[in-house]
Amino acid sequence: MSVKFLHCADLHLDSPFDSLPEYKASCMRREMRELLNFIADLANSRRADIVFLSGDLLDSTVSYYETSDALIEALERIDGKVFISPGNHDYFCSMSPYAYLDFPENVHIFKSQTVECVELPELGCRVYGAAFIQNDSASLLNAFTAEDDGMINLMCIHGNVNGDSYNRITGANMLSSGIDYMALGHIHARSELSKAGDTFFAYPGCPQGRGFDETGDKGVYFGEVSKGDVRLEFIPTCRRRYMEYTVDVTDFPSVKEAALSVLASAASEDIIRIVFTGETDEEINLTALCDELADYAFHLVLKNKTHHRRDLWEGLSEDTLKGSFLRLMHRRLDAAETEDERATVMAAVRYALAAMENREES
Ligand SMILES: [Mn+2]
Repeated sequence: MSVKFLHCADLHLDSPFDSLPEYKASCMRREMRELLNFIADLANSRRADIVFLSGDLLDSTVSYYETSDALIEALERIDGKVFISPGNHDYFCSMSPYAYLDFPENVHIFKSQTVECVELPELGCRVYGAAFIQNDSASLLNAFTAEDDGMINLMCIHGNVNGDSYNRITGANMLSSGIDYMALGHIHARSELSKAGDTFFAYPGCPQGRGFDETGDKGVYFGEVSKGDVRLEFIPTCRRRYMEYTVDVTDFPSVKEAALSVLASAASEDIIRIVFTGETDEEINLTALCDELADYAFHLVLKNKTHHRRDLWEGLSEDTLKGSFLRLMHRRLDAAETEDERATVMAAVRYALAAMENREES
């Protein structure tokens, strides 16, 4: 007997996206509501018996009217059972949508700090869970142990494995839990499938990145669990990725060309940050450049960390270590026979000067 599930966490619906202009932020919020439909379709097409929403489904304890509507609509369409464990952002309280919305019958919301159990005999499993009821919680598991009678024991919970005050889950909690698969939320970077004792656990990460600290593909886990075995498959769900690139402008004819070396092959629906490094004698106007390149990304952020190019040989006649180093390298440059050799010498001079300057500064 095995159970198929979709494991999602940390959608943070209605996030402000306040680093984006308002029209792009509201577009992102709309797309995240659409992500609920995508997840519903995914659950149905994969014939998931259960969908775990392991906390921070909402970014706060209130939600936009449109979001409540989209949530109920998407949940209604899901063929399997849905479990929601409120987290530290969307903790259960009387003003929460979890308290006043009319959820469909296939949805169970954990509302108490005490671990609660829902039996699903038709699936040969039971699902345990608990809720945050304020924005932090020392530990929800305490001395919890699941029943041991051969049924598959699952848990949907928001918490921090070996972490801090956001429902700290220790190795000892895992070992004594008797849970076969713990569907966790809270950590936004996806974890691989892990195991403590007989308990498997994983974080799917957030299904859509919300900043440059959440870069790359984001998604959910589709899984199958039986007694003693769990398989997980990562499925990307993010409509847009946050991507960051560092580009050394030194060997490009212009800073724009340097940017294009990345943007030409980047995905135009992504949110892209390019950090320019290296040396240039160009006066960089980031605002103008950003406008010029705007079509290459949904949103483009440029950062200038370049140094102004100057005459590398200006210390050539100095009676210092730097002077004698430069004279040596100048002779090597004269002796170089190919363009490649000359480029290597010039790179060595640049690196050495940078290193010498750092020493002087420290
Ligand atoms: Mn959280």
